[in-house]
Parts: sequence; C-alpha cells; structure tokens
Amino acid sequence: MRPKARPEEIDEAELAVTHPEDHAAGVKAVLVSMGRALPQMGAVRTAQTFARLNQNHGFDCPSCAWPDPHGHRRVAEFCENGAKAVTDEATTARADLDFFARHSLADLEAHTNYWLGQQGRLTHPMVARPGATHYEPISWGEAYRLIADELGALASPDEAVFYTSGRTSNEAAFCYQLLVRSFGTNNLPDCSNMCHESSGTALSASIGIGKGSVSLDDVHHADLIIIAGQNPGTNHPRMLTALDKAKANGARIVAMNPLPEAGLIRFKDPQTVHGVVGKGTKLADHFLRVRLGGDQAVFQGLAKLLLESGQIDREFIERHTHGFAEYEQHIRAVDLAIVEEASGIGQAQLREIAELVASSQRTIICWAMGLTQHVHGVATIQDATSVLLLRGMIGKPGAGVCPVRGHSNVQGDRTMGVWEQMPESFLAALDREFGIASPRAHGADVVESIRLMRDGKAKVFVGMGGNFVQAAPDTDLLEAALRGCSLTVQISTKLNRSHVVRGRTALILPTLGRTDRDLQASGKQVVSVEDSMSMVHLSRGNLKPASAELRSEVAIVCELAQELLGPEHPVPWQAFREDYDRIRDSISRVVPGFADFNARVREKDGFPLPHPPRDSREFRTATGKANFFANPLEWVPVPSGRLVLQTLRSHDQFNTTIYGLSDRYRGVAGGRHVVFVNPEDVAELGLADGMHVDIVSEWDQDGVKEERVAANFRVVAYDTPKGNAAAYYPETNPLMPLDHVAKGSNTPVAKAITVRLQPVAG
Ligand SMILES: Nc1nc2c(c(=O)[nH]1)N[C@H]1C(S)=C(S)[C@@H](COP(=O)(O)OP(=O)(O)OC[C@H]3O[C@@H](n4cnc5c(=O)[nH]c(N)nc54)[C@H](O)[C@@H]3O)O[C@H]1N2
Ligand SMILES: Nc1nc2c(c(=O)[nH]1)N[C@H]1C(S)=C(S)[C@@H](COP(=O)(O)OP(=O)(O)OC[C@H]3O[C@@H](n4cnc5c(=O)[nH]c(N)nc54)[C@H](O)[C@@H]3O)O[C@H]1N2
Ligand SMILES: [Mo]
Repeated sequence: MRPKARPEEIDEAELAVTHPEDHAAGVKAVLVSMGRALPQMGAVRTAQTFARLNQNHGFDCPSCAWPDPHGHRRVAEFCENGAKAVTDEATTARADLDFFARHSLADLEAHTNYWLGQQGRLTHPMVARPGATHYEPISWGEAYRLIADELGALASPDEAVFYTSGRTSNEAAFCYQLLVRSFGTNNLPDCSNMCHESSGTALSASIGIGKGSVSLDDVHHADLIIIAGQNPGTNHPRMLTALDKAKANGARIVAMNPLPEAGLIRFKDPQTVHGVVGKGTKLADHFLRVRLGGDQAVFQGLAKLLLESGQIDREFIERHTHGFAEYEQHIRAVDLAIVEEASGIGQAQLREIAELVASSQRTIICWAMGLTQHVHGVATIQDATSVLLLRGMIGKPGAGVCPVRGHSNVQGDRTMGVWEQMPESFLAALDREFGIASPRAHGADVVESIRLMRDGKAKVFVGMGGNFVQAAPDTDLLEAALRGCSLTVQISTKLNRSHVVRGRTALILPTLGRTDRDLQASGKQVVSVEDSMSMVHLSRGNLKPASAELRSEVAIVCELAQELLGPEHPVPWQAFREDYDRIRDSISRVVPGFADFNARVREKDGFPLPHPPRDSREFRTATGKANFFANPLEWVPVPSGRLVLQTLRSHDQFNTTIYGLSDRYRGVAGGRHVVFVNPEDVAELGLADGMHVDIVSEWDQDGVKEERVAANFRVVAYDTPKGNAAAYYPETNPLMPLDHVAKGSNTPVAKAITVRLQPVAG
C-alpha cells in the first residue's frame, strides 16, 4: 500500500478548480518566483543566485535544456520555473543528521514525496543497514568500501545497474560511464530512456544523428514553426521568448496538442514593456486539437496533400534522400477520412496547414513528450521528419527538426557515453585512451533494468541523481523490485522516495548541485553541459555548499572507482578528481567534436557540436542518405466506456520534484489528484464535475488481463478531446504497465493508458 498524503502535507480537500488561463508568464510569473525564493533562500542568497543564473560567468540553469542566447544576455535570463528549480536546490533548509535521527525509516516512508523534497539539502552520507530502523551516518570511505564489497560479490558485473538522471555534468557523466565500463557492464539506463529515446531512435534512422538540427537563431528566423506534443509555457518557458521573436520576424506558429495550453496561446514576456502592460503576443496562429496519439495521422495526411499538390522539393529528394518511391506510394494511399478518425483533425483544417507548409521556405518542427511517449512514437517522429524532407527543410537556415530536450544536460550525458548501447567507435576510442577493455554486449535500459531487478537478475542499483522509483513505470512492481535488491545507492542533492523505497542495504551519497561551489585539489572547478541545440558551455556554481561533507559527482565517482578498481587501474582517477581539465583532455580524444575542449569551452558562449545534416547535408545513415519510411498508420482508439489517459506535468513541479500545488495555467490549486475529462465524457460516463473516482488502467497482453489502480482523483471537466483524459505524473505511474512501451525505443507509454473511472463509494 502506498501511504496516503498526510493532512499537513497535501489536503486534497483544499483543492480548488477555477478557469484555465489563456496566456503564459507576465508579471505574475516574476512575482511567483520571487515569492518562492525569498522564504527558502533569504534575500541575500536570492540576489546572489539569480544574478548568476544563465550568465556567461554563472551557472547553467538546472531546469530544462532550452539554450541560452548568444552574445547579449538580458539581466534576468531565466523563467519562473527555472527560478523555482534554483530555489529548490539553493534552499537553506537541511535534511541533516538531526533530521535523520528524528525520522525513522518507517516514518519517512509514510511521508509523501512532496514532503520529502521539502526537507532541504542532504548534508551527510547515510546508510540504512539490514534491519535498521533509521538511516545513520557513514564515512565516505566506509560507504565506498560497502559498495565495492557488494559489487565484488556479484556473480557478474551485469547484475548491477547504474542509472543516470539528466542533471549530471559532462565531466561527471564521462567518469561515471568509464567507471561502469571499467567495472564490466553496459547497464547504463538513463532518464532519456523514458524521455526522448523515441526521438533518438527515429532521427538516427531518418537523418543519421539522434539530435535536433536547429540552432536558436534558426528558431528566430523560421517562417513556420510547428509545435507538437509540447507544453513550453510550463516546461520550456524561455522557448516562448524565442517564439515571440520569431513572431516578430513574421513566423506563423502551429500548435498540435489535445489541450489548449496557456503558453501556446498567448505570451506576455515579463521583460518587455508590451509583456508587462499589454495583452502580450498571440503565439499560435493555428491550433490543431489533435487526439492523443493522432499526430502520425496528421503528418501522413499533410504529406499526402503535399504530394498531391506537387509542392515538394524534388531536387533535395533526388540528391539527399532514399526510399522516396515506396514512401510516396504508401502516403498517396492514405485515406483522409481515416486521418480524421485517428486525429480528430478534419480535412479543411488539414488543408489549411498543408498550404502553410507548402508555402513556407523555412519550417521547423518542435516536439517533446506528446510524441515520444506513445507506442508509435518512433514512427510518428519519422513521419514528421519526412514532411520536412519532402520540402528540403533539413540543413538550411531557419529549418529543421527540433526535439526539445527535458533535463538540462540529458543530451550531454548521452554524448559522454551514458547509454546502454554506445556504438563500437566510442567504445574503441575509450579503450584506446585508457587501455581498458569495455564490454561490448548491449546493456539494460530502464524497462529492462526493472525486469532484471524484478527477476532477481540484478541486485545492485546505483542512481546518479534522479528519482527512479517515482519516474519509472509500474510503481508497485518497481517498488518490489527495488526492495529485492541487496544494495541501492542514491547520489543525490535532495531527499526523495527513491531513498526510502530501498534495497536490503541503502546508501545516500549527498552531492553538490549546479549552483554550488566546487573546490578540488587544483582549485575551483568548472563543469560543462550541452543544451538541446548541441551547444556546449561551462557552468560555474558559486554558492557555499550545504555542508562541508558534500562531494562533487566527479569526486564521488573517482573515489568509488579507486576503491572498486584498485590502485593499479589504468584510468588516472586521482588526477581526474583533482583537476577536471584532465577529464576534458581525455574527452577531447575520445568523443567526436570535442577537440581542444578545454580552450573552446572557455570561449564566451561555448561551442556547437558538429551535426552533419545541419552543417553539410551529410546523412550518416546505412544508405548514406536521409531515409523516408513507409510506416503503417497507427493511432489510439478509445474502447467504449473507457478513456485514454495521458500523464503530464503541472506548472508547479520538475518531474518528480513537486515545488507546490498550483497548476496555475490550468486553474488547479491546492492539490494534485485531479483527472481532466471532456465534459461530454463526464456526462456519458455518468460522472459529474467534482466527483471523486479511482482511475483503473486496463492492460491486456496475450489474453492476460491486468488492472492497476490509482485511488481518489477529482474529476475536472476540461477542454480535452472526447475520449482523452489527463492527470499528473508521477501520481499516475502506478497505472503504467511495465510492458507498455514504444516500439523501437522501449520508452514507457506515458501518454496513452486505457482507463476507466470508477466513482469512489460514499
Ligand atoms: N517546469 C518544468 N520544466 C520541465 C520539466 C518539468 O517537470 N517542469 N520536465 C523536463 C523534462 S525531463 C521534459 S522531458 C520536458 C517535458 O516537456 P513536455 O513534453 O512539454 O511535458 P509534458 O507535461 O509531458 O507535456 C506533454 C504535452 O504534450 C501534450 N500531448 C500529450 N499527448 C499528446 C499527443 O498524443 N499528441 C500531441 N500533439 N500532444 C500531446 C500534452 O497535452 C502536453 O501539453 O520538460 C522539461 N522541463
Ligand atoms: N508517467 C510519466 N512518467 C514519466 C514521465 C511522464 O511524462 N509521465 N516523464 C519521464 C521523463 S521525460 C523523465 S526525464 C523522467 C525523469 O526522471 P528522473 O530524472 O529520475 O527524475 P527527477 O524527478 O528529475 O529527479 C529528481 C531528483 O534528482 C536529484 N537531483 C537533482 N539535482 C541533482 C544533481 O545535480 N545531481 C544529483 N546527483 N542529483 C540531483 C534530487 O535528489 C531529486 O530528488 O521521468 C519519466 N517518467
Ligand atoms: Mo524528460
């Protein structure tokens, strides 16, 4: 049983639902961020912190991966949610020794994840030994020995899994994967497996590289921007500034979303006069109210209309692509009536958008979780890319693919080798640089790691950041799997549920965050990150760490490596930890695009990584060209009496970190247990607005039917397509069957869960 929220934590009776807002940001956003920062950090620390956020000599915002502008930066180059992320990390509250003495393990387990996150920064390494009632302090040396002993006792290195969340710096990520591969496994699941894996899989096959092809400047100068399955007003608020700029340059914006998200409708830039006093900019010129999972149909429908009108770039197709004939044949046979059934988008509107695409000279398609977290996410992204290929929109200014990344360094962690299936070229370079023998068999991703732990085939879990137990699917199964481990280790800044749902022995290793000063033997260290547009730049924390006991992620990895791999190991762990320039020197020889890393990263705005399709229309796919795929059209039907549920973020959280209880733009305050339902569905299903229901997910695999329940959600009649509902993640993760994954990327399907709503008795 999951614990119920305690009254002092979240009182769902306080839940209030008002009207959704029709615009994002504005002065209110500034007031909200300052209102949160002052009580948590105090005035001096607030001023010190915000003055350096995203500035050239400051630190990179730990929130999303949206890039910083080049050259001139505004005085405040951040957003409301970036400010909340920083406040959350730079808080003066402490989960210190006294805290752990006061709260038993049982007590901690009974608290919500929200409460755990609010207890402040971790200050000491802690251990919960078998049978213990409390976490107790442990020295760093003893902690490393304990991990090394447990790892050493495994029958095979593949019985351990090493998770990474996306905040880890390039330097720490590089050392971490090096440690894991030196130890002997490729079991490196990461948050990307649950996030943009479908984008990487789709783009690698389509254009030969799994990253977006546009720069910030391209966004500013596009004449058509399609934003599909993304809620930038909440999750990438600084993107609104870029869209505002594109609009000022004459761009049209098309939003594809089941929900009329505030940030897509109207934007008031709090830093410009018209944003403060005026009505702001109307952002989306067209809103396609697509059904959950209906995007592939829309992209195929658009392609059909483009082919029929002949407004395609034949020269580009001829010179740079492969598979056109088969694709054309497949797409011409697409039935627009089926497109409408699948997506809810009628022919008239589809034709309107096709006209826009046909007449645009510079088109960008942006997307996020609304496309990736579907069974057919990979095919959907390939079909979006194909629309661009038809029009020759890759490798020219103002045009291209733009998967908008989540965590601030999730893309960089991958570049540094945090992936269960790094290519041979990378592994060979790693072996050459260090004289090690990296394992070659592919490792386990997130879903596979959970299976291994469930089946007793993995016994040690190490988390480099993140909150695995809340982020991954199938909460009850996952909790049991983690409790079955012999050791769980969390390298973290703040307390979360992954510290209390633990293995037989559990370790908490407290680490420095992005905002913290990092002093090592050679002096003050800097780290680097890569943003969503492949720009690599430095981040320098400057705040006094929460305790003298904190160690940097790099130090923790290197010290653990020394203990685990012994003094004879060929990697210079000691030198790495003393001077991160040494790590960057190695990276410059191992990772393509990082030549002269130490010098180039110190240039003012950092440097861009090579991207062959963007730079020279070179496509390093198996065919040597950009590939069209004739993907069968798929969508998500709604069984009768059921709803299809998407799980999404409120405006007041960062993934599993809940900042507060105000989903302002959607008009929900005071609680999180809400399910947004179309008013007609509310009536037809015999429900009522304000009623409480249990959400029951139905899963049928090979005739075996399973049900999962998330209890007690308030029905909110909301503007979502008929048949489609929405509720917040992570409260809904218990509803996600582990095996419900995207084809090709193995990403858990978080945006299409078949459910029924069962009124709560009484
Ligand atoms: N403040 C804040 N910032 C964040 C995060 C956070 O939690 N808080 N998380 C970070 C991370 S890791 C990530 S990955 C990103 C996530 O950024 P988003 O992908 O914007 O996050 P979600 O809340 O999952 O929103 C998905 C959006 O897609 C829409 N959608 C859902 N299904 C479909 C569909 O089938 N088709 C279409 N067209 N639309 C659909 C939803 O209505 C919603 O608007 O944000 C990053 N930035
Ligand atoms: N149902 C559903 N599930 C989802 C999603 C969804 O849309 N729906 N989205 C998925 C997506 S896109 C993602 S990216 C994952 C996110 O999965 P994770 O990345 O695992 O989760 P976070 O909540 O971002 O992790 C927060 C924790 O990271 C730690 N932390 C913060 N900063 C640092 C740091 O600098 N260093 C270290 N070492 N630790 C730090 C803190 O202890 C904090 O509690 O969730 C996925 N799960
Ligand atoms: Mo993400």
